[in-house]
Amino acid sequence: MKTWTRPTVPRLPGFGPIPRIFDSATRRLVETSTEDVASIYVCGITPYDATHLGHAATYLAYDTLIRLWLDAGLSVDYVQNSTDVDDPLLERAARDGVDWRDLAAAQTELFRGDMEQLRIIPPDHYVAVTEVIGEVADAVKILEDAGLAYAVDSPDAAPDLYFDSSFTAPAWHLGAESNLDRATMLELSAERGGDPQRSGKRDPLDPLLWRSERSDDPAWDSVLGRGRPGWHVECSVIAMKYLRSPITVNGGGSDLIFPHHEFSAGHATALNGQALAGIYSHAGMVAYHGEKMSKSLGNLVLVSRLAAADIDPRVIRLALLSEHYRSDWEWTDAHLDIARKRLERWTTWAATMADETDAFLAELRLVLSDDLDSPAALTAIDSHIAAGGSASVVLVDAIDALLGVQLL
Ligand code: 5CA
Ligand code: ZN
Repeated sequence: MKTWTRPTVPRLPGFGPIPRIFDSATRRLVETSTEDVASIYVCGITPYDATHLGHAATYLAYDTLIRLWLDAGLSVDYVQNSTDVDDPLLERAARDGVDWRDLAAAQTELFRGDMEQLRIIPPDHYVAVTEVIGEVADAVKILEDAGLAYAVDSPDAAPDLYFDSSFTAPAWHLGAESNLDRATMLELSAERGGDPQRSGKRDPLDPLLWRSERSDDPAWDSVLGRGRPGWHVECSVIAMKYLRSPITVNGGGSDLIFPHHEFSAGHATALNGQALAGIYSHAGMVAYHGEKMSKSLGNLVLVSRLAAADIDPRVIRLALLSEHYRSDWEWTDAHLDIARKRLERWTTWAATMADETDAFLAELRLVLSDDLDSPAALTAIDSHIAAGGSASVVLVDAIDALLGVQLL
C-alpha cells in the first residue's frame, strides 16, 4: 500500500550510541542491536477514528527509536500493517451505514496526512491485511497440517480455525512475552478481541486464526475455503514476509502485550521455529478525561482536529515528546501550552544560529539513547538555552534529526 512522504533527516557529525530500550518479555533494558542493521515491525492502526493522540504517541516513540538507529549509523528496515478488515472496523462501518472499504481507505488517507504533518518517518512497507489474505491463509494451512490449528464448529457457517496455545518451542510458550498469569490472560482475552467463552475450543485462550464466511461478512477465496484472517496471525505473516526473523523490535502500545503480541509471536514461532522478535517493546497508554483514549469510549483528541485549529504540528510533537513513551499519562491542554512556549523559546534561540561545533550533541544523544528519554532531552535543551548555550548548526540539526522538530 502507498506509504507517506519521508521527512528529511539531517546527517549529524559522528555517530550516536546504539539505543537501549525496555524489553517487555525479559523486563530489562537491553541494547537494541549488535549488527549494522535493525528491523522493526510496529502494529498499525485499525483504520477508523484515526489519528488520535494515543496512536500518534505510539508511532512517535518508534519514530524516535528509528531516528536514533539512523544516527548510530545503522540501516533500518521498517514495516507497519493496517488492520483494514476486522470486527471493530466492520461494526463501525455498519453503524455509520458506509462501506467498510471506503471507511478504511478514507481513514488510512487521514492517517497518512497526520503522520506526514508530524514528520514521522514512514515504514518501508506499509501493508494492509487485505493485501495478504492468501498468504495468511497459506500460513494457517501450514499450522493446521502441523497439528497446531484445529477446527471449531459453528452453527451458521463452516468451521473456524483456532491456534492451539499449548504449543511450545525453545523460542515460545504461552506467557513468554507477556509474563501474565492465566486469570489475567483470560480477562484481557475477553476485553481485547478474544472469545474465551466460545465453546468447542481446546483452551479458552486459543485465538482465532481463520474465520469462515458468514453472510454480510467480507470473505476471500483461499486454500482454507472462503473466510478472513484472525487478528494476530496477520501481523506474524506480514512481519515474516518483509523482515528476517527474528526482527530486532516488535513494537506497539501496551494494550497489545496480550493477547496480540503474545500470539503474533507464538504463530510466527510455530511457522518458522524462530522467535518473532528479539525485543518486545510497548508504549504507554495516553488517557483523556480520566480514561484510556480509545475509539470505543470516544474520548478522542484527533491530530487532524488540532491541526485544523491551527496548532503547529511541531507543538503537537513537542507536547507528546514531553512525556516518557513508556509511561501512561493523561493529555491536557497544559501540554499544548507548555509545548507552544517551548517552541517559541527554541525558535528564537535557533534564529541566532552560528556555525560552531557543539559538545552538547553528545549529551543529547546519550540522554535519548537511554530508553528514548525524550522528556529529559527536552529539559536538557531548555537548560542549554537558558544557560546561554550557543545555537550551533549542529545542535539545530540534531533537534531536527533526533527529535523531528525543524526549528528554522
Ligand atoms: N490494528 C491494531 C494493531 S495490529 C491496533 O491495535 N490498532 S489501533 O488503531 O487500535 O491502535 C494502533 C496503535 O496505537 C497500536 O499500537 C495501539 O497499541 C496504539 N494505541 C491505541 N490506543 C492508544 C492510546 N490511548 N495510547 C497509546 N497508544 C495507543
Ligand atoms: Zn499487530
